[in-house]
Amino acid sequence: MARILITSAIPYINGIKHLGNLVGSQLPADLFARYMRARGHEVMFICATDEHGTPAELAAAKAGKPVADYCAEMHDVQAEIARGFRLSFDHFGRSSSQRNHHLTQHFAGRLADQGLIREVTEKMIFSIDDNRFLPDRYIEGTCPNCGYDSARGDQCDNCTKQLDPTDLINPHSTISGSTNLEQRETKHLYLMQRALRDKLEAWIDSKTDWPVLTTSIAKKWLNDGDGLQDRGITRDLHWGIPVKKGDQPWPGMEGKVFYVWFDAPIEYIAGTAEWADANGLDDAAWERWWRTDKGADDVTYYQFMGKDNVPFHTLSFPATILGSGEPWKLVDYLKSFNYLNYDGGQFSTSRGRGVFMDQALSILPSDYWRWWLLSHAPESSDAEFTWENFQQSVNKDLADVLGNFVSRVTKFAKSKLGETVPAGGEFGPQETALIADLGARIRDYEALMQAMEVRKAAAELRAIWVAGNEYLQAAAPWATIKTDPAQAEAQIRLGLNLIRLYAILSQPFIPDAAATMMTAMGSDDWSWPEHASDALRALPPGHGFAVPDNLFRKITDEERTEWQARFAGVRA
Ligand code: B3M
Ligand code: ZN
Repeated sequence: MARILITSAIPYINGIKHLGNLVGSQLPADLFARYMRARGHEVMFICATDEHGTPAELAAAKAGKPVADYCAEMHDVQAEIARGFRLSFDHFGRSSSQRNHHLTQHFAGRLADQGLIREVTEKMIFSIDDNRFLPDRYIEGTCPNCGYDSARGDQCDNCTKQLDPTDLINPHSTISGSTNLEQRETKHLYLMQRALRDKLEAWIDSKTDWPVLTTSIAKKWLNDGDGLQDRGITRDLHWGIPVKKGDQPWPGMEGKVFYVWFDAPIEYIAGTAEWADANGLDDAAWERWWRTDKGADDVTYYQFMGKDNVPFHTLSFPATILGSGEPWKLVDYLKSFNYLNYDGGQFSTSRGRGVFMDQALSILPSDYWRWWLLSHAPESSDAEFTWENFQQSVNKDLADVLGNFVSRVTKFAKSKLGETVPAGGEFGPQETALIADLGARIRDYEALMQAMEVRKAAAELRAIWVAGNEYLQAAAPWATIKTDPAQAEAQIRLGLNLIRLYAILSQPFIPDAAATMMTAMGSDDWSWPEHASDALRALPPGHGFAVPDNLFRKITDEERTEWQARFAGVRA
């Protein structure tokens, strides 16, 4: 049994995420966590809301609420939606927690002790009309790297380059739209990433098994221009973690807070401490996941995120960890995703274009979305959600293949043979061939799940469902029963056992349908099918089962057209 630590990029607090956000981090992380638990490993799966920085302040101002209240409310909203999507976090924390305050201040203090922080008096952009400094998202302009005209003060969404507000061409305030800006002096802390460049490069170079998408982004920013830049880790904002050196004041930094991207990844650690607190456990309980001197040396740590978050996780956060000089766990495998587009364009939070997580759950249960998103995960390239494709996948894979199999087997069994697993006959050549085929496919599925090849794993699972359907079609118990009733009983016995097997294998993708299948088979034995031939004999003759409700319904053409119009833009 291995120990597996999994974190998903933590979603910003400023609104409900769309399906593109979901498929790029939380959902594949959940898939992996569920699979690893199913294999009997000890899993710690942490996510949280990312509550600081300009996104939170701007959204709270728009909602007309104090930012702390806004964050508390939105955390609960996001937690509820996460439950709706069956995201199986061990803990869904908050980056504004006291745990994160302390850890963030601790890391800053350690970095200062190691000589890796310098204090810089610099000119920052000040808005005369707004009477305040404009860090990060308070300012937008044209990207000097790619020319995109809505680049933000901290990062260009188009080319992922990390920026400073003074880099922007033709900048304006996002609070007032004002271009009446000037540069004023202010003091900030800089993390001396350049001093850690060689260490970071050696570490990234050692990750030969990482996806190309991850390492190419990391290498690009490591070698960009004159190389890795030192980064400002403090801001002139009110909301955030107060700048302190450990638990000591930081002279000259009064009234300032840490930059959101400094504290957000530290929340992975703090979130695990929050988990321990929530469960009445002591510090040792979370430290054994994070401190290699306290038991975490046998932990394997996986991170999941969209590609725009990769620079922060391959450079900035590791610089914090490595620079601390303390034995904290670094990520072992970083799985990153391309973007999911929406129906001929991009998902847009600001324009309300596309399907948002709450809306998705209001029209169909989570399994439908989980299946489509994971089976179309944007891994090797960007992917696109279209309603036609969604309708087709749901109707074919879920309703026609899996749902239909379960319904045909159970209904036939009940009407012709009764409500227990039938005892007659033996498995013949057809059954033996199917079992051998499934045995090989299960090994293949395991390898793909282990490698986090999400789309390919979904394709293999679908193939496993199809194999059962094809068997049923060929074996045709409805015909066999007329000529050889004992053989029909063996066929149905295999079919019922297949439903239980499908529940186990499908659970990481479609947990609700899996639970329905398992319950209908009168079993609670989720043990992983190490041997297909044993797994397909697990439900013995005489074991009771029930006919479940229809697992999946089909999406009609009318619904498809209606939804397409409803989600075309401007969220109500
Ligand atoms: N909140 C960006 C995002 O939601 C950011 C991720 C933080 S991970 C530490 O895409
Ligand atoms: Zn750009």
